[in-house]
Amino acid sequence: MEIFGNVVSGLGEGSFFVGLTPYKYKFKELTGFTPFEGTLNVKLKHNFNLDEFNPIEFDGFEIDGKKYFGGKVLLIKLFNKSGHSIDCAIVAPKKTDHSKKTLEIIAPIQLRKFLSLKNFDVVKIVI
Ligand code: FMN
Repeated sequence: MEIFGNVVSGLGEGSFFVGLTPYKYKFKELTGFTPFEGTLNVKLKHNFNLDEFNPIEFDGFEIDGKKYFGGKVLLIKLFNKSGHSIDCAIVAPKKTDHSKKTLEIIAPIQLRKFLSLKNFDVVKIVI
């Protein structure tokens, strides 16, 4: 299945969470790669229901009495408009500021740099 969306900026909070060691280990285990400390946000025209694609669930954890949420990941391939692509994953934490139209993507490298992406660029997601 192919989905198209536009690159948008977030508040940078995703990078804090992905940088937490327990999440890093979980994502390495579930996706095969250690994620770059940041997420790429992709805005779609329609709501996206990750559950239709059998995502992998991960549990939350606690550090110093603070609870961090679990969520779901789904392996995908992300393409830029030149056709360059990278294997990465959609991550959907149980708690997020994003609506169902915005996907947060993690990858082994900085996607904006590797795929030369800037805000509003169109990307293709292949599931
Ligand atoms: N938000 C929380 O309030 N609690 C969490 O435990 C939490 N866990 C997250 C784990 C991961 C792996 C990611 C990517 C996000 C998590 N969030 C959590 C959501 C962020 O607070 C935020 O809504 C989201 O990452 C948007 O970030 P952005 O502004 O950089 O796009």
